[in-house]
Amino acid sequence: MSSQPIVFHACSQTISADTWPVDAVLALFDMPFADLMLRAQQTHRQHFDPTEVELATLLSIKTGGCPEDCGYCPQAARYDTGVTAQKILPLDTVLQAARAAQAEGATRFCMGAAWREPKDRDLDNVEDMVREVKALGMETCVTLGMLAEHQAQRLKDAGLDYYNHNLDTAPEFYENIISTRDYQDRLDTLGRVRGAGIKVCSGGIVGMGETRLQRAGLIAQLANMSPYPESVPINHLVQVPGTPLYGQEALDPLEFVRTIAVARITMPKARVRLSAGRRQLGDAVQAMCFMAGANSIFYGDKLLTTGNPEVEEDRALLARLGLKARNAHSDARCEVIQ
Ligand code: SAM
Ligand code: DTB
Ligand code: SF4
Repeated sequence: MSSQPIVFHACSQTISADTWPVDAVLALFDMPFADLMLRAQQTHRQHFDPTEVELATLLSIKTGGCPEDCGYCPQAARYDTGVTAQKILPLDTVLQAARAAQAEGATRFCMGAAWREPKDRDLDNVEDMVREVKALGMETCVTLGMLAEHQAQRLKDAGLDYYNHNLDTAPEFYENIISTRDYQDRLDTLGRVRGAGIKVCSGGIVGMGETRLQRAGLIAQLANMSPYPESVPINHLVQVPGTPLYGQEALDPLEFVRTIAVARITMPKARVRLSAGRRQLGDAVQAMCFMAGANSIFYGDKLLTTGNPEVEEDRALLARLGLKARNAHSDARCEVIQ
């Protein structure tokens, strides 16, 4: 448990940059499971309707052929993963997918591109996508790699709501996973996103062979951002044949649930997304993740290049758990962190 005082003022909690030293985060991970779950659920209920889950649909707008070497990623050109590279999608294809997602009940539409960083001319297309998807009444999120300051500003001016850029793992473990850009590059991009007034979506991946201490290190990095991200995707590694991390020893599913709980406790007002890897987790583990404070999922039968549960399967799971989709116009009580 944190030795630092944490002051709760309903939805106006103030979190200082040094609230969560890594050992305090590790102490949360080390709690008896039931105590950790109780604390996470109590925190969750202070800030959110516990029966509400956000549905976010992903679309890969530019697939494969990426020059980076992220060890988990099927879209890196250097790994033979069977992913077919595809140039940027035309606007009408993107809009068709967004309308279909909206008709299924999604309120957020996330567009991902396999770029190290976008070129300025790429942004002309992305700006149009953001404007038009937003005009449908959906929240917009894009993930395009590293951004320069003027590019973040262009996206803000186009009306972008969220920019996704993950820290992926703890600083100490990072070099085991990626060598073509460093941790500071990621922090710099997040600073530019924040500086442009775009909401931050940042999280990471667990199950890559990191230790519990390193999982705590990732959560501490995120929680100590000032302010912490509005949206925190916690991905379970999807092992893809051909990537260096394929064959990695499987993570104990309860450790994944613990990671969600610790994210909820340390970032109480963030939307914590149970992200990649749900197909492998099964219904019971997903149910525990919701109890641990996850309140967003990727919804639709595909992530970027890998599979996700079918829409009907997710609807049935939410119904079995008495959970409902967040309404497009419901005012999330505490979503904007300032
Ligand atoms: N190229 C951009 C970048 O890296 O920032 C945007 C797209 S990239 C695919 C977005 C995120 O997807 C990565 O940062 C990583 O966290 C997640 N991701 C990619 N492959 C994954 C996998 N096999 N399992 C889990 N998460 C994965
Ligand atoms: C995030 O944190 N997870 C999503 C989204 N942000 C872009 C991506 C998951 C990708 C899983 C592997 C794939 O489908 O290619
Ligand atoms: Fe490229 Fe992004 Fe995949 Fe890394 S995670 S290889 S930057 S698409």
